Amino acid sequence: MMDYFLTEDQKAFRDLVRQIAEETVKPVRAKHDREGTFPWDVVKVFADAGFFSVVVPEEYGGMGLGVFELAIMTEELSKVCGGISLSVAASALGTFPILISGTEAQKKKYLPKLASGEWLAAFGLTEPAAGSDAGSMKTRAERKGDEYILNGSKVFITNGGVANCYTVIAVTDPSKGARGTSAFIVEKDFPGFKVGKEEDKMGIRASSTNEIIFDDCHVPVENRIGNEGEGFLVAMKTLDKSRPGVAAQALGIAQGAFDLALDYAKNRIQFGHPIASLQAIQFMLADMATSIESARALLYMAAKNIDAGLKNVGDISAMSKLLASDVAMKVTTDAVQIFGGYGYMRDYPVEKFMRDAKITQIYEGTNQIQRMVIARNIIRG
Ligand code: COS
Repeated sequence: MMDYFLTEDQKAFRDLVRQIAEETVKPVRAKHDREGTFPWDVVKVFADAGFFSVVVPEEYGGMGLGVFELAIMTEELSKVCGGISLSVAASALGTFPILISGTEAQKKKYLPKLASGEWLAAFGLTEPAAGSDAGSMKTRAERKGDEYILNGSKVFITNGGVANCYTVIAVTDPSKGARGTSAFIVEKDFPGFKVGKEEDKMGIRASSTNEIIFDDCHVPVENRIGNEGEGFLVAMKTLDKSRPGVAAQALGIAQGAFDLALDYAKNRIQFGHPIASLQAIQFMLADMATSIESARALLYMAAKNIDAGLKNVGDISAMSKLLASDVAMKVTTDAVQIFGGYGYMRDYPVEKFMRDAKITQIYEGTNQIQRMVIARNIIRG
């Protein structure tokens, strides 16, 4: 692996995450995957280790670190389980809108609870008929005095059903399209908030994915994030910061599957020798290692640029997600191939990596949307 010249603090943090992933996540990943259950026991350990506080500023009880450290943590956790890692990554996604556009009062009220892991967050943008075309959302927020009344639903919400608060985008002025949307912090105990259908998924099965429903849901005006009409912008700025997190998840999944395949190739004897001595396998390993390192290099540099405050990071953020997720799908598929028949069996962990990888090409914007975002940015200049 290439040296990325991490600071001593970054190395110590990475090693701590690696140790917790090995000791706490690995023993339970197969069970949560099989049963589709949320890993509350592990989340408690993550909270105690400060994993929910990475991007929260120190004044609100966080570590005050950046997208780079969030990526390192997500990569390490995803090397062991791409589903369990999402409990932290999705809470960061739900926290970003507050960090980006929240008022001082909102930050004081919500960030300390989210940083400590006492509360989990989630992000609500997608609707049944508004996926890639996020601007066509229908969930309505009507102002009535000092409250907004929300009606509608959001689907495929990661941490849905387990989060205590949701940052939600809803329409405040239907005549203005995406420019008529606003962002809100909705607590799970607000009247009219309900959790709907829990999804039964192909992969990331230790992650909770639910519909959330607003049925005359009362949200105080002081819980609006940013001005009326800024909801879509808050969402886009959030995705600019969170897509490297998906890249990190994909990268971890790819690395985890590669490590298993390499180990297997060195130990599996066929034709009297380890299969790693066969050029057919060697070339696969070489291609896998090269694509993983490319994805890591792009992700780390993208994250560093975002943390350095570079403007217009939509393209580099999308590039990191696009490359790493395509790499994850290819590498995990090849890892299963190297394991042969054993790779297809649930007794071995490698098929889970392949199932977990697929979602990274789909969520936080399909890879077709990432290409659209990149193309628009490079053409506009
Ligand atoms: N930062 C700041 N502003 C942005 C922005 C960004 N990254 N991306 C878009 N905007 C602004 C545009 O500049 C535009 O502003 P004006 O109205 O002033 O011109 C406005 O937002 C609308 O943008 P655009 O015209 O590009 O909207 P479109 O509906 O054509 O498409 C895409 C926007 C496709 C990029 C958006 O809908 C998208 O990201 N879709 C995927 C959603 C997604 O990732 N869902 C995953 C689930 S959430 S985990």
